[in-house]
Amino acid sequence: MNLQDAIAILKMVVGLDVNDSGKPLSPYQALAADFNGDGVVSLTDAIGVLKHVVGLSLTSAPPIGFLLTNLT
Ligand SMILES: [Ca+2]
Repeated sequence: MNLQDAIAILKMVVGLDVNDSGKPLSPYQALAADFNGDGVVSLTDAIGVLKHVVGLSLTSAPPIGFLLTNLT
């Protein structure tokens, strides 16, 4: 998973072509894009990938308040 994956998922969410060649989305791509495994490709999946890319927890991110108070 990298930033390109997150961008690809965002493209799926808004309905843009993910493959540069204009090829249709493969079943594998759709499966891989469902990052949290809830059966739907949504913004939540893109956010999950982005969190993974920047090194945040895959499963449970701390509340925003925790993040803000611990950024030094
Ligand atoms: Ca999902």
